[in-house]
Amino acid sequence: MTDRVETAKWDRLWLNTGIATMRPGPVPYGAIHDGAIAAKDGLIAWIGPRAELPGAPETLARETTDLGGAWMTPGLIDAHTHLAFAGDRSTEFEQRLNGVSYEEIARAGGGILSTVNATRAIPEEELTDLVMARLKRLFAEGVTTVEIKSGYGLTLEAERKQLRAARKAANTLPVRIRTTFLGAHALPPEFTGRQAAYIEHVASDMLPALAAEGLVDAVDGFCEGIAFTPEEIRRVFTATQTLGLSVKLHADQLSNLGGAALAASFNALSADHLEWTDEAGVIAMAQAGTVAMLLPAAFYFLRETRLPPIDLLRRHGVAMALASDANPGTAPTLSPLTILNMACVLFRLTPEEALAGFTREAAKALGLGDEIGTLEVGKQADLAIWNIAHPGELAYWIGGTPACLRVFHGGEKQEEDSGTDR
Ligand code: DI6
Ligand code: FE
Repeated sequence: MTDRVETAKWDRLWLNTGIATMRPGPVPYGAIHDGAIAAKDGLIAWIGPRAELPGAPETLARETTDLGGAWMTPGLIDAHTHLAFAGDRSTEFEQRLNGVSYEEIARAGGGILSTVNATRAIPEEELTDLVMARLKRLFAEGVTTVEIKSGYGLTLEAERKQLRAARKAANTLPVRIRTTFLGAHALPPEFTGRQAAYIEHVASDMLPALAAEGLVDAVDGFCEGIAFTPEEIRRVFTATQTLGLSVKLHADQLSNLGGAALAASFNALSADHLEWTDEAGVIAMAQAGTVAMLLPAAFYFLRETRLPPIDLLRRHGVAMALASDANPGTAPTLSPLTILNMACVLFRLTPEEALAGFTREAAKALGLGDEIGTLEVGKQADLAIWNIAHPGELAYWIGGTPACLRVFHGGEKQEEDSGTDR
């Protein structure tokens, strides 16, 4: 037995599982029925039908698990979140239900700025704890990679605190993280009436400093009537380019300012929201290879009525990713499964498109398409195992159900206290 353990070619082998590989092609979900998958050194070393395994399973890996027919998918990738915030905005939710609009609340100094005040006030350790708790909730629904944005600090110190809290929380948990600097999210009160000066501060002080500290994987902005103009975003993106970092953009969420085309002109990883994007914007994205990041929770929570141009995105071959947009103002959710359902019901994605959006296309939106997002040899062994009879079930139930049985990150099981082992 010991000999066999030492000479086994793989670290782990999972058997008796339906595998939604999410590889593109004619087979729905890239599915392998009665499959097997092996990991070595954190990477997928073998995948295919169990019948084609190159030997008796017990001889092949140090540890073999029979999954009893459960389904496996790539670990989910939440590629647009604002998890590093303090406080909540349930009072404003009530205001909105009493007839005040999101924009009116924002213009009256509430909205994003109320979260800025709460986030500035909290020590880094407490913010880290909040991020950790939220990450564990995402794990419970199969997530293995998360992007976290700043944007609720709006000073160098407070933005740094957010990015550090995000990194620290993720580095102590079994999750892959990307951090995004979102200094151009809202105008901080200290700069009232001096919007151009704030943008200059973001572009020439905050961004270079945070990038030099290694805290920035990408740079985002909010291009909107209640936030920043295309010219102001262009200033931030130009500074980003000189640092060799990628950009992404909150674009065309509440109005069409040409945000999608602006993002594409900087070869953005993704343009996000897109409810008001027109065909010219879609074409620009297609040409640049910019991913469309669809965020149905914000659409739902703001009771928007104008759908993103899904058919145009399909027709022009733009990859459609999905994410939670988890934030206290417009998407108070930590449930990827609810997002899958919303994407199908509200945006009319197919369940397969929705799952691809939270795996394969989300990986592209983070520039990680070669490493994660599909199950194939050489990619990271980031796996979620589900108590379902068909992958379409993931988008069918309205959140929370079905149970995610187990999650593996780089071939290693997430900790017992991650909430996934139920
Ligand atoms: N768009 C959004 O949906 C969030 N940020 C953004 O730029 C909202 C953030 C908030 O309201 O706190
Ligand atoms: Fe957002």
